[in-house]
Amino acid sequence: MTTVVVGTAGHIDHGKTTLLRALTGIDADRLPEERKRGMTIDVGFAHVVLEDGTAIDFVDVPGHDRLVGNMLVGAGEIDAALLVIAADDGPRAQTLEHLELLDALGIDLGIVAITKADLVDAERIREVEGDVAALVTRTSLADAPLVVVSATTGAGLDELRTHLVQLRDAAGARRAPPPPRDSRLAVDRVFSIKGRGTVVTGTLRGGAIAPGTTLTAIPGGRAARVREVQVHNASVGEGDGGRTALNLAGEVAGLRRGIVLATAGAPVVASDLILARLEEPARLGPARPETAGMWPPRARTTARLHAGTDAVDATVAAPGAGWTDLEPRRDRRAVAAFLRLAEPVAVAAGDRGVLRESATGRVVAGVAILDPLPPRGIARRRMSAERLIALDGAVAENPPGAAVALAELHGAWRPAATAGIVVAPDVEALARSVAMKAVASHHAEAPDSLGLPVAELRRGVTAELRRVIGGDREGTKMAGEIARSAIEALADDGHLERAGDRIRDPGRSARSGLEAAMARLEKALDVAAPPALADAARETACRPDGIRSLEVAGRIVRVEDDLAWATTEFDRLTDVAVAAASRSPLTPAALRDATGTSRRYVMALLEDLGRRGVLRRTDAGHVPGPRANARVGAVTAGARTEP
Ligand SMILES: Nc1nc2c(ncn2[C@@H]2O[C@H](COP(=O)(O)OP(=O)(O)OP(=O)(O)O)[C@@H](O)[C@H]2O)c(=O)[nH]1
Ligand SMILES: [Mg+2]
Repeated sequence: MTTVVVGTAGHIDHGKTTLLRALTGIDADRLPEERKRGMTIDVGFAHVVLEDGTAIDFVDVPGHDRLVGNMLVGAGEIDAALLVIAADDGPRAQTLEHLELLDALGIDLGIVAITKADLVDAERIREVEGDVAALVTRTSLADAPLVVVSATTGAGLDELRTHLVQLRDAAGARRAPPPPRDSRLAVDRVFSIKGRGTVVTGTLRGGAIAPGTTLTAIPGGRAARVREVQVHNASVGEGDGGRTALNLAGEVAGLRRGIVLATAGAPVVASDLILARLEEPARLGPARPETAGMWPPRARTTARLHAGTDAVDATVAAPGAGWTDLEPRRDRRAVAAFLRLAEPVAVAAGDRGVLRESATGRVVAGVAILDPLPPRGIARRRMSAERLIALDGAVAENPPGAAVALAELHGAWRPAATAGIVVAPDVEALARSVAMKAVASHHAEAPDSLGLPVAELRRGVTAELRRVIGGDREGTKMAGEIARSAIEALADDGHLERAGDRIRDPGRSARSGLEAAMARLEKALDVAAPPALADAARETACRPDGIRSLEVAGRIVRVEDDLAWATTEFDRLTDVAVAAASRSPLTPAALRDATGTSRRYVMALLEDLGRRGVLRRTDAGHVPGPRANARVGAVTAGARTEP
């Protein structure tokens, strides 16, 4: 199990360092100045090895009101908090301030220790317990157990240890097994040791680090090689979490507190523009009129962003036209915001931080990184409320998987490593469906058209995309590119068909092509003396399957292999023949005169009508037959109405 790191918090002189010493035997005040003055100035460290061999690491922080920056360096990389309150003094200014900061950092695992119990009576303890509980319940540490201890007498320390073991288990259970090669260490100290060179310390996150590993310094990009890994002051084969010291070789110049050392696979990047979730702070202090109703912060508010072990000036901006509300936390509002940073910092999606006004100490907001490299420029228009809410949910649910969510939500606008742009799936789907619809409606409006001109289709799709991604110059260019590539992709995968400078639905164009040819043939045969069928078919470009379809549908009547009439014309000729035959037996010459055709047509017609029983042959000529009233068109029209 990865070692859990617990950070102290609390007002100056309330007994944080003394309590850690009682628990671990280690004095976290390591600087001579700290020992001389009996106060913590910078972050200090201690650890305790439990009976089962696992360890709990501690980061001790100063309580001094001027040293909140150092407190945040310590609190930036902890799993849980140990809030310390002196029983004689009760909650004081930095008790409240540290609690607000822990809340803003989203630290919801911890223990509240009321110490120096030896200095007060039971009634005072009950009073302080009540005051503390009332404060804590308004924060992320609402569920933290409360223990009463004395570092001097040792009272309550066993109970505190029991809670620490439970804390360790709770923190361990939360962590997903880290990907082996994704390791990062936010540097909190850099020093050199004679004969060994540069040593950095920090809390190791993610997978193990072993000697020989190459780490990249972020920001800066310099490469350092790990010479030696130390945990709890002893050299180890590999460090797999918790407080870790690394002896480094290589490009170690410029290493400082705040830099993150990361393996190549770690998702941490240097960025000076961050898309973040801002959370309304707890505000435990006395209500101040000047801070009332100041949420969300005004656009262009500047504050100090504390993230990891780094701190940088940040300017707040709303993405798009206004604030987008995200899932609230503890009944407090949360919004999406851009943070423009004075300098790049090392961040990853899911990282927590806090925005704080350095002049007043006011906590502006709790921060969760949603996208460490948000799209710039026109792409911001794509940050609809739905997208921001979905991204926030993905990051909250699964910080290590957030990179996937980012790619899905914002990937459209990142320049791809190779060429052109990577199109987000939803944008591509929109482009495709707009193109398909445009082609379909073109065919519906103009059934005989060879297809929609490609340029016209591209213009239509571009216009539709611009409504989604913005219509400025860059947006138009981008939309045009996406439209072009979507149409190309549709043609490549066979959803659409290119025909010269036109584009059409391949199924529909094939169907309508044949349909048109059939209609042309039907029309060519709709005369009393039609051309030979083979010639007519060639002339009208109607394939044999089209001729068959016309026959089956009853639209033409084929009386010989090479002779057919359109059904309407055939029925008209039948009417003429039956009418003439009713008056007197019909001779071929008489029918030829009545129809204005030639002997060839008349002989074929009479033979067919005789076969059908419409006419009956006698020696004198044809007379009406038993089915004199039957017409081909009437039969086929009736047949067509059947299901
Ligand atoms: N009687 C008594 N005194 C204590 C106890 N714990 C701490 N003290 C005393 O309180 C004073 C401050 O203790 P520290 O541990 O230095 O306090 P701190 O919270 O670390 O202070 P900063 O690091 O400056 O914020 C010291 O003189 C301690 O001896 C306790 O349980 N009982
Ligand atoms: Mg101290």
